[in-house]
Formats: sequence, C-alpha cells, structure tokens
Amino acid sequence: MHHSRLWLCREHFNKFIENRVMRTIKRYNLIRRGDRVLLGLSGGKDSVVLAYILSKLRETIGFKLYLTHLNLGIGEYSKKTVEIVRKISEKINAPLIILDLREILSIGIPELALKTRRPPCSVCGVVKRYLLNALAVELKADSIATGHNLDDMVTFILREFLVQNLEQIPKLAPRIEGAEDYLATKIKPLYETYEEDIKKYAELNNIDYVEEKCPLADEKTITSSLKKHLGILENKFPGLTIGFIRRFVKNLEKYPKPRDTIRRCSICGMPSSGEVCSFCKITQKALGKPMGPYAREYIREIV
Ligand code: Q46
Ligand code: ZN
Repeated sequence: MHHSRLWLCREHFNKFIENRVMRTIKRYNLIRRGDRVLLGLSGGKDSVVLAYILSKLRETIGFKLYLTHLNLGIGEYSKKTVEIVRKISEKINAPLIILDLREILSIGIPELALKTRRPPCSVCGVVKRYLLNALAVELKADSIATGHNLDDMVTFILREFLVQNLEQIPKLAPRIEGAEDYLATKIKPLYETYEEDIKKYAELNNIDYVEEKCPLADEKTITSSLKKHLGILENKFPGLTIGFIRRFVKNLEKYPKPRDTIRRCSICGMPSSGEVCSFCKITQKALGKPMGPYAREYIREIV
C-alpha cells in the first residue's frame, strides 16, 4: 500500500481495509447500534465492496442493512448491473429492493435526457437522488449509505473550490443530516478509503462488479481530469489525499453555509430548494405530468 508504505498479505490487507471503514464509521458517527441503513448499490466496485464490508460489520455494530438498486433502463449496461446486484444480495444475505425506472416512468434515462434536452448524467442524478430518498423515507431508514470513496470526495471538493462554489463544499461532509420525515440522512463509509484499495479488495475477495463504464458517461469533465491529476500527485506524495480529507473535515465549519433552505415540493411533498422539486419539473417536461406523487405511491406499494 503506497499511501501507508505497507506491504501486507491478503488477510492483513482485508483487516486493514475493514478496520479503516470501521474507524471512519466511528470517527464521523455514521452508523449507530439499532440503525436501519439503506445502501444504494450501483453495481460498480465501490458500492459492491461497501455492501460486502458493511455486511461483515453489521453484527459488531448492530445495525440492519438493506440494499437498493435503481434500474436506469440503459440497455445491456443496466441488465448487467441488475445481475450483479442480485448476486451480491444473495452472497451477503441482505434484502434487495430493485426500483425499475421504466416501470415508474415508462421511459429510461436515455429518453428522459432526450425529451428534456439535458445531459444524461444531470437528469440521472436528479432521478437517483429522488428515488433513493423517497425509498429511505418510506422504509424509515436512519440513513442512506453511498459508495463514494476518498478519491471521489477530494475530487468533488477541489472542483467546487476551483469554480468557487464554496456554499456547496459543506455538502461534501461524511455525514449530512436529514430533516423530519421527508429528507434522509446521508453517510459515506468509504470516505477515507482509497479507490485503489477498493479495487484490490474486490480482486482479492473475488467480488464481482460491473467493470464497464456507463455508456452515457461524459469523460470530458473537470471532475475526470482532476481525478487523474490527483492520482499523479498522490503517487508523488503518498498520503497527500488522506491528509487533505482529514484536515478538510476539521475545517468544515469555516466554509459558508448553503443559502438555499430546503422545503417541501408543493406537488409531491419531497425535499426541494424551490416551489417544485427537480424530479417533478423534469417529468412534467418529458411526460407532460409531474410524476413525483406517482413514484412515491409506487415505492409505498413495494415497501
Ligand atoms: S449512471 Fe447515470 Fe452515472 Fe450513467 S447516466 Fe451518468 S450519472 S454515468 S454514475
Ligand atoms: Zn415534487
């Protein structure tokens, strides 16, 4: 392990990574005894490895783990992700809820992007956030866990700093508190785990994940360039990234608080920064009808 200047065997490497996730959970108070944690599984290495590690820690900490996957309706790619998440759910013995976008909206992300004339990842982000939150609220989950790793988080922080979007920076903390009964708390247990280590952990433990990238991913973004350069810097100065994130959390209070207050969407009652939430707006534009209330009903029936 380049960053820690350690050479470990398989067994000790596994212990090292699992301890690191455990320490992150404790340090930032991410999961408490008796919690119900809903993990958003994309099928990629990060969320799949997180599912695997959380399943190992659930008895020691004493929490319940639920998995969910959103079938985005992106052809063969989505079919493959569904297969992978089913496998992991069986392997770790955790209940899995699959939400199918084509069942909820009758169209998938590619058509939604075309009809709204917005970049696919932008509509996809809105849809994923909305459905994941709605499911967590319905399940009365204490938190939503996501697989964002150390490299992701440092990249996001640097990007917001570069464009001087300082108010967005506090939203990149390891734990974001929810509100009342409509906004779930979000946690990131891989906040201090290097992406490279997650890949190694998957390889060493024969954990299957979807290796190909989503065909709609835009490779030419500031984020992807930043991540590449961050990798080069980390190679030159081992430990730079982990040192940065720990100091960042200590300094969080110094960043300006977000000005946009969260209220309830007047159509579906879910969190929104304006009168109507982005999900209702997008679906209104693409389908002629805001689908927030329908999506909530669909989820209520599944749960
Ligand atoms: S799934 Fe969705 Fe990603 Fe595909 S359309 Fe973009 S955001 S790239 S993580
Ligand atoms: Zn709404």
